[in-house]
Amino acid sequence: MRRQPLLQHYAEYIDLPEHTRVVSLLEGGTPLVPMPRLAAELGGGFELYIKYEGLNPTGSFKDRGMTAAVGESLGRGARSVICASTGNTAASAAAYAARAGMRAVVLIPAGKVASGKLAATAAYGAQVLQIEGSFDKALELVVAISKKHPIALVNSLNPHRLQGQKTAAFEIVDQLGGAPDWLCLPVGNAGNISAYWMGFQDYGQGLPKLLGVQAAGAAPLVAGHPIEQPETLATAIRIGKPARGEQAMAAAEESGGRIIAASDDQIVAMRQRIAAEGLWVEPASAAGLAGLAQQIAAGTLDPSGLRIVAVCTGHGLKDPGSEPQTVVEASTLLADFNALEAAILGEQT
Ligand code: AN7
Repeated sequence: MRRQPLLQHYAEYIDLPEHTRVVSLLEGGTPLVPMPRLAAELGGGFELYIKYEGLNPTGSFKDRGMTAAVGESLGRGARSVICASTGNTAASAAAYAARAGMRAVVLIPAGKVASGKLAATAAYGAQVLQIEGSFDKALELVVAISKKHPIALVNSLNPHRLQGQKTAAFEIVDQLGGAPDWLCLPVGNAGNISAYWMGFQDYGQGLPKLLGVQAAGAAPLVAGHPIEQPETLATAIRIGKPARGEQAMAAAEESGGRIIAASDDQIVAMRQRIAAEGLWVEPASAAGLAGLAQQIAAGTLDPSGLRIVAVCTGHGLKDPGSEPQTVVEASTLLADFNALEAAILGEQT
């Protein structure tokens, strides 16, 4: 169990300005969960783990970076933070700004942010503004505002975010006793994959190959050019012009890995498969494993004898979607004990 702020725990590996203040909700320290049954189903003969980042204070990996970015901005005298977001960055910025006693402003693409993220962001007290258009347009706008006004930008263009987020690589090494052979993770704005690569390098205990996975309808790094109108039900990664795209491509290549695309169907199926193991993650979070499954099935990644870690970046509660309605047996408004008993015993009676 983590008893101190994440950045203090790994202080000797963290490069932040002297003025940075501690703004912590005791983030990080998330479990690395073995997935033997899923590994067997994907062909077997290898070790598979999920780094369950949904167990951070606001339910996503963003908290690792936000403790650094908000702490730095507070320390240099900023009173407000701003970000563009597909939802998780917004919730995290709002929570850490609240913790710091700062104002948070978030700009989101209208109608494209999952309900759990919006509810949390509002609850933490942020000002939530929306635009017609994609995340990419929102990011352009907040970058311009932060250049003109003393409002700290806390998107992953802010280098301090990556200093915090790279700690997830340290934890994986500590938990496994070394680096995995492959690290699979979703890619949106491409900050997280860049941060992981930095983290494994800084920790000096081995390097994984990186399998970055974009949603097929929002896969600019696979297409080789920006996507003007990205579309995917994994709204967290509905991003057409990743701010750290070049850095992510370089990292994947340097690692001996690659960045690929998974279809929405593959992502949704993997989300259900992960839930069948008792871990509920938001759709984007399943992309890394969906990509791994696809590559193994295609014979383009041989997992034999390897240790593979998939990062599940956000909690299922973020984006319940239509699942609650479909899961409840709509026809069963039970009248009495006998009806309940019959429903439970069902075919056996
Ligand atoms: C669950 O919140 O971009 O490649 O504005 O929420 O570092 O962008 C979220 C991204 C993966 C992709 N999984 O990470 C935002 C935002 C989840 C996410 C990503 C996001 P990056």
